[in-house]
Amino acid sequence: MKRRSFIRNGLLAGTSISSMSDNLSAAQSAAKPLIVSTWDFGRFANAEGWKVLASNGHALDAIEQAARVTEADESNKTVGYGGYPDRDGCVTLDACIMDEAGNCGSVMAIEHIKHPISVARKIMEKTPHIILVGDGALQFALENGYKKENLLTPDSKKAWEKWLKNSKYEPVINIENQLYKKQDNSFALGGINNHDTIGLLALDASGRLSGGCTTSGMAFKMHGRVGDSPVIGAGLFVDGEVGAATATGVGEEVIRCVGSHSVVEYIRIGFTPGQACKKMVERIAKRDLQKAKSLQIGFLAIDKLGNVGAFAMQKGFNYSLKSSTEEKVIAVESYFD
Ligand code: SD4
Repeated sequence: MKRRSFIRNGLLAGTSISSMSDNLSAAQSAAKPLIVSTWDFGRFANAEGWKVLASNGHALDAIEQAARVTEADESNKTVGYGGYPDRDGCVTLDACIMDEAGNCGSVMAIEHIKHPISVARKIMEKTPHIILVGDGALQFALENGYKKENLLTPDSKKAWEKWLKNSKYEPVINIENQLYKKQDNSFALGGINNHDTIGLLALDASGRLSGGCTTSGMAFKMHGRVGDSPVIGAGLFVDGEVGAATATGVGEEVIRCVGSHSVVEYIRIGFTPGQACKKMVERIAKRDLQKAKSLQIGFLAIDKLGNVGAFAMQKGFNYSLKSSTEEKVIAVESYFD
């Protein structure tokens, strides 16, 4: 068993996992503070963010600290260090961060910097801008004390070299970890993991919301391609008065509908976070049902009271939640079975 699957299965064995049916209209609710993040491996990130939240820290700090855990995890092939490179063999990273007051920062297609989430935060706090890309982002990061590193691990290089043999630019978009129920009713993970972006949302003890999203994007993408993850409104949106949302999956489709912003707008008009995520997925499916059948998109949302919900196009999506009373991985309902 690969190290990562081993860690995941081991963790999941001791984790309470709720069924798919209890997380949509009856939103997962938890007393503040709490932190949620996409996918089961978000547990590791949540644990670090929780340290900040449990000591009455700001949700924004919790998000940054949590995201850095995943960025540093070389076994995660689509975030930070160890992420799969683009088709030219370059690891290019995207990230953004946003607080309850609409302050935000974003970094796109940055190379050689292990923690794009922190660079995004620096852009937010130290510049009059919101987005820096490519070489300019790298220059800014180096000026601010970040180290230039090789992010292409031997494992990811090997995967890229294998891909090069056919060089087909066809990202596999619906292969992911499936959370399935075993005969003894416990849960396990199987399948190959192709998308692993982490989107995180936190509500701190003072009721402040923040969010972050960080990724190396689609494996073997075109050089310079940027997905939804660092696009404020698409991969992430936070409105401190209403709620916050983040997305994972095929970024192009999330950008097209400004997905996370739209989810927050549904919450604004009265939908629960789970219903809001479902409405967005349905909208995407309705626009092009044929296309929707072969792509995965997952939304995760929280309202300002700490109600949480999610919905995905395909089964297999899950998210991790940590509060003072709960720590679990939650399987998400999907449009297609
Ligand atoms: C992207 N949305 O770059 C990201 C990829 C992703 O899980 O979420 N993978 O399009």
